[in-house]
Amino acid sequence: MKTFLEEFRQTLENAAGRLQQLSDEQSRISKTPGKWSAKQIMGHLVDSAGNNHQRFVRAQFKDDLVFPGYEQEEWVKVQNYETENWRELIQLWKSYNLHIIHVAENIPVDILRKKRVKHNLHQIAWKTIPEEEAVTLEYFIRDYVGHLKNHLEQIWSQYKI
Ligand code: NI
Repeated sequence: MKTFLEEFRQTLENAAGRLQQLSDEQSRISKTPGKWSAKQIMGHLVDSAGNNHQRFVRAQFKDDLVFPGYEQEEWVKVQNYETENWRELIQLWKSYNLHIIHVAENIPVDILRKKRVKHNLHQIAWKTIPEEEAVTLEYFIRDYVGHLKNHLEQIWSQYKI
C-alpha cells in the first residue's frame, strides 16, 4: 500500500503539470460533443474525492462498507464547473487528493485488510464486486485511484496533451 500511495502521489504531481498546459478556455470546451470537458471531468474528480474522503474516514468506525452514492451527472451540472477557474480547480483536486493520501497512510493495516462481508461495492465501486463477495477497505481505496486514473486518461486522449 505504501508503494501504491507513493506512485499515486507521483501521478498527481505529473498530471497537475500536464493539465496546466491547457488554458482556461481550452479546458472549458469539450472536444467530444455530449461528453464532459476537462473542467467538468476535473470537477467530477473533486466530487469523487469529497465523497470518498468521507467514506475512507467513516469506514474506520464501522464493520461494513455501505455508503450512499451520489448523482454524478447532476453534481457536475449544478456546480457549473465549466465556469470555475481552471488553475484553482487543478489545485483543489491535487490538494484534496494529497490529503486523501495522508488519510490512507494513517489507516492501520488491520483495518485496511479486514474482510467486510456487508458492503455495496456492487453499486458504488468503479470496478464493482458482487454483493456476496467480501471486500476490504484497501480494495476500495485502490478502486478510487483506478477511477481517477481512468478519467485522466480520458483527458489525455481527448486533448492530446
Ligand atoms: Ni467517473
